[in-house]
Amino acid sequence: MCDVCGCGNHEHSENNLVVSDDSARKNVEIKKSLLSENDRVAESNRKHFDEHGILAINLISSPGSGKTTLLERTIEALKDEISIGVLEGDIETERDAERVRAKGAAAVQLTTGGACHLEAPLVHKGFHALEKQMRGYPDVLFIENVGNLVCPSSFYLGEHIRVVLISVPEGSDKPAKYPKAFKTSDVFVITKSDLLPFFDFDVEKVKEEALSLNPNLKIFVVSSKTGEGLEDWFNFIRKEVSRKKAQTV
Ligand SMILES: Nc1nc2c(ncn2[C@@H]2O[C@H](COP(=O)(O)OP(=O)(O)OP(=O)(O)O)[C@@H](O)[C@H]2O)c(=O)[nH]1
Ligand SMILES: [Mg+2]
Repeated sequence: MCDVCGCGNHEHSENNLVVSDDSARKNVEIKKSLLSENDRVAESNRKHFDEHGILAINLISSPGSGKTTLLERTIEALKDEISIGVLEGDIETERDAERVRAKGAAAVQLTTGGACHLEAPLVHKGFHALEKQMRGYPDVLFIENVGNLVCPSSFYLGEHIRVVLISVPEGSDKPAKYPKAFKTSDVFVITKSDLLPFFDFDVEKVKEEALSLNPNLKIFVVSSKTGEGLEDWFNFIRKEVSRKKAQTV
């Protein structure tokens, strides 16, 4: 349970918001003020990224959906043409940062020490550490959020593109059950497509459900294991990085 966003409290549910006493009311007010402080810092992150022509991409998914593995493949494929920086969000350990560094990208691990999502001030701090490590700015900044399909969707970090991932073993009923992640994202990546023969996962149904929540979603179906669909994903990153550069010049 996260002791920052208060997701352990029953008052957290937006549809069933119960403000029955003073302490509940205080909780709601603290949450609102946390969110507005987060948004203020996120806007300043965004300004900083824009000034330096950096495309920032926030990846959100449940634990183990394949975020780091997709980043590893992306770094392998694009590192010679695009400068890549990574902020790795986890509750504990340096493991994911070590994995992406081993593939040749600069990376800073952000450990939240308990919080189940990243917030803009930690991203701000982490990005300055990354700038130092890189002695400059990346073309693209990937921010891998803490594995969680709920709370990260409520915290804008200053990103230009938000990507939600669902892996085949998680099941195709997820968009409607976790709607905010889909409503606030720009891209939906279905991962581990190599496992489709072994799971009851209906790709067309999940696409349809996700698009009914957010018709603007761009959808990719990929396997980081076999490489299926990855070229489309890489081309998307190439195109968005070029677009960002063109806006900055
Ligand atoms: N079969 C298969 N396994 C995959 C694929 N992508 C990732 N995996 C495996 O899934 C497991 C979790 O992958 P990660 O990339 O660490 O997942 P993550 O989303 O970064 O996990 P957290 O950072 O803990 O939230 C690992 O054992 C990967 O090898 C894929 O495309 N196919
Ligand atoms: Mg990871």
